Amino acid sequence: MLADKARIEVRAGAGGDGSVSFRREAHVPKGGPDGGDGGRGGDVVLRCEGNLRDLQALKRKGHFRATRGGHGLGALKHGADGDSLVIGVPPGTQVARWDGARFDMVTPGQEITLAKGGAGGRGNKRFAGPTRQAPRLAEKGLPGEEGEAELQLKLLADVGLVGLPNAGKSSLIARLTKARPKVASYPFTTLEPNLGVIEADERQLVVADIPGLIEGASEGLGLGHDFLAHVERCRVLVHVLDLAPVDGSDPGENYALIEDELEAHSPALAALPRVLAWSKADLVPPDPSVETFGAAEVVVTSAATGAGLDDLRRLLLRFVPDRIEAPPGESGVAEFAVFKPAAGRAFAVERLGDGEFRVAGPAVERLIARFDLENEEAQAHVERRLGRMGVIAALEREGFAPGDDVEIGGIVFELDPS
Ligand SMILES: Nc1nc2c(ncn2[C@@H]2O[C@H](COP(=O)(O)OP(=O)(O)OP(=O)(O)O)[C@@H](O)[C@H]2O)c(=O)[nH]1
Ligand SMILES: [Mg+2]
Repeated sequence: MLADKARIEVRAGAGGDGSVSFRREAHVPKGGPDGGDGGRGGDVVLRCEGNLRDLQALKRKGHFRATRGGHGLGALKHGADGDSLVIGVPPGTQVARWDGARFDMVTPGQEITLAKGGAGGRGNKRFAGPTRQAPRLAEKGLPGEEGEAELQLKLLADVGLVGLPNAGKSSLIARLTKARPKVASYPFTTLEPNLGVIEADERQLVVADIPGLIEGASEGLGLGHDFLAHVERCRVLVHVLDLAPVDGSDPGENYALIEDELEAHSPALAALPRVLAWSKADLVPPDPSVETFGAAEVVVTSAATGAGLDDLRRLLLRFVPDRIEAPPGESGVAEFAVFKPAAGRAFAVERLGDGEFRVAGPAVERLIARFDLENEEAQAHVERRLGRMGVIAALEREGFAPGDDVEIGGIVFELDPS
C-alpha cells in the first residue's frame, strides 16, 4: 500500500553546557578561568530524495532525535557539535510543522531544517572581565526544538487520469506508458495510484492513474477521495469516459458526476485544463459526432485497438510544454519556509498572589534556562540581566518587592536584586 501520509515526532539535540574551570599549572597558584563552551545540538533536517517513492519508512519509525552537543571542558576545550539527523522524503512531500510553517519538498537535494538544535552554553572564560577575574558561572546549553510534523505526499505528475470505476483508466495508462497496472472487468480494480511515463524526444511526461471516483468521493466515499490530492498538482486532467458502460448508465450523467466531485474536492483541481478521452471505442459503431460536454479537447480512444492513442499523446505533450521542474505554486503552501524573526525581548508580567509573580516571554525564559540559579554568581548575573531587560522595573510596577517569588519558564526563585 502506498504510504502517502505520516506523522513524525522530532527533537533536535540540546546544546552542551559551558564549563566552569580554572587553569592549574605547577608553580602558578591561581590560574585564570579556562572553561570551554558547549557544542551546538544537532538539527533535524528533511531532505528531498529522488529515489524515494513513499513515506513508508517514516510511518514505521515515527520518532527522530538528533544528538546533543558535547559539554565544554577545562583548558578551553569546546564541546563537539551534535550530528544533524537527516530524514529522506520523496519529491512531492508537503510538510506541516507544529508551529504552522509549511514546506514543499519538490526538488531532489532540497533540504529544510525542521527542528533547530539548541545553542551551546558559554564557558566561564567568556564571563571573565576586569571586574570579574574568576567567574564561577557558565551557561547551560539550550534545548533543541521539538514537536510533531505532518507529512503528506502529493505525487508530482503532469497528467492525471480521472473517471468512474471501470472506465478504462488503467488500460489507457498501460497503453500510453510502460506502467503495468492491474486491469479487470470490475469496479475498484485500482486501489492505489499508478505512475507511468510518456517518453517523447528528450521529454518525459509523468501520468498518474488513480482509483475510480464515485458520487460522494469528495466527501470520502469510495477510494478516490484520498487520491484526489495526488492529482492536484497535475497540469492537465484526462477525464476518461466509457462510450459503452456495461451498466447501461448515461455517459452525460457520468461525465457530470465526476466533474461535480472534482469541483467539490477543490475549485483549483476543477480549474485544471481538461481532455475528454472517450474510451472503449472498439465496442461501439464509429460515430464522428461525439459529445464534447464543453471539454477543451476531445479524443476517442480504444485501449484494445490503440485507436486515438497517438492523438492523445500528442495532445498531452502540447498541454505540458516543457519538462516539469517544479509544480505550479499552490496557495497556502510556502515553497520555502519563512522563518519568523526572533520573537524579541517582549515579556509579560503577571501577579499571581501576594508576593508571587510570573514573567513570560521567549528571551527571559531563555535566560533562565541558561543558568543554574543555585549558583550565587549565576543568580546575580541573571538578576543584572533582568534589570537591564526592564523586567525588574515592570515587576515593581505590579507591586513586586525584593525577596518576592518569581516564576519564569516553570522555575520559581526568590528574586532579591541588589
Ligand atoms: N473492449 C474494450 N475493453 C476495455 C477497453 N479499455 C478497458 N476495457 C475493459 O474495461 C474494464 C475496466 O478497465 P480498467 O482499465 O481496469 O478500468 P479502470 O478505469 O482502471 O477501473 P478502476 O481501476 O476500477 O477505476 C476491463 O475489463 C478492461 O479490459 C477498451 O478500449 N476496449
Ligand atoms: Mg484502474
